[in-house]
Amino acid sequence: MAAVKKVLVAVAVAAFAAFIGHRFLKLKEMSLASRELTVKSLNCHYIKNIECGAEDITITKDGLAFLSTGLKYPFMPSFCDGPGKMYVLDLLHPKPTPVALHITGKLDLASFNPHGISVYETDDSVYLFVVNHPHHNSQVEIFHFVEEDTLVHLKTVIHPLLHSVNDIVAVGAQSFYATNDHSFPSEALHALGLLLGLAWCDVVFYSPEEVAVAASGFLSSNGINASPDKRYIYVSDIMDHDIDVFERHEGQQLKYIKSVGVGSLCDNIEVDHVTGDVWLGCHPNGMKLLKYDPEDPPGSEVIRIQNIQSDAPALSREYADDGRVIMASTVAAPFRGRLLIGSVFHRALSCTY
Ligand SMILES: [Ca+2]
Ligand SMILES: [Ca+2]
Repeated sequence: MAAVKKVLVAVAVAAFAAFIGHRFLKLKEMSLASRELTVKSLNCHYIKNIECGAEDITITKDGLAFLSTGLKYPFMPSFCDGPGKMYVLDLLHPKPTPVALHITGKLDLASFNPHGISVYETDDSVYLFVVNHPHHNSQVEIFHFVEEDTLVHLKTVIHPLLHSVNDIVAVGAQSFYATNDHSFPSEALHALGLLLGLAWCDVVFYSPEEVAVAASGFLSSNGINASPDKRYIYVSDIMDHDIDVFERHEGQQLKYIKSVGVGSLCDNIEVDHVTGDVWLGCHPNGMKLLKYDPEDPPGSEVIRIQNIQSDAPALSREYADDGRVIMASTVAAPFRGRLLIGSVFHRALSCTY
């Protein structure tokens, strides 16, 4: 009997080890660890004064680009001490120069750690929504942008469902959808979830009246944005190499429509106001990003999706760099033939396409 037990235990241990080994291989595959990319250049220059990353960039209909800079994020390098800052860059100015925004109100600036951003425009106002991680927590700050360089802090949103927020898309002056990039706030539990392949991340809808999970089943939901008419919501499931398309329904639930494979680890999503084209800042090789070796730096990749609603969306690779020009791109924001590319911790580019 004892011998049978021993055999059963040995079989169980071997099966478990095989399973974990298989999952590690799968994780390596998910992170595109062996991918090398061919450089594809554009006419670009570095944006002045942006030296601490610009994890997210978004542009208003009138060409005002907002940049969130200086992110400190677990397991990611940071070349700058001190808190993060927000910048604005007027693309209609003959010589656009980024201006650091003054923040007024009750926000604690010493722990300001801005991540994903989104603007909401009305006829006479621009509201800026910023994911903030003070002391590695998650909260959303809502600001009113006041010409030309001031953000008036209106509100901090904290909610248990908003536990690991990566990005947001504002759909009203006080309402938004937000992605959680972790299934649990704990790094260890989230890593275990990823290892086991559990798609437990979600998208949360927030308004002062209602907070609810609007969509779930993501391995890690990262960038989020909306079609120009705000009817469709796009979510990057970064570890699944997909952009998921959802339609907004009553109660602000999101109905899954389809997924578009992108073959890269795409981070934030920007949408051209005029054409509706979807622009993605992506990580071509997640393992290089995680390891961060300056001798073999993480690269950058920009992918555009045209006609995403159609049966045959057109994918094009607009920019690719091996990390010698820009490392770890997270966002590509288009405006009338100009493209701003931001990164987790490196610099930011202004290009023409
Ligand atoms: Ca964003
Ligand atoms: Ca992001």
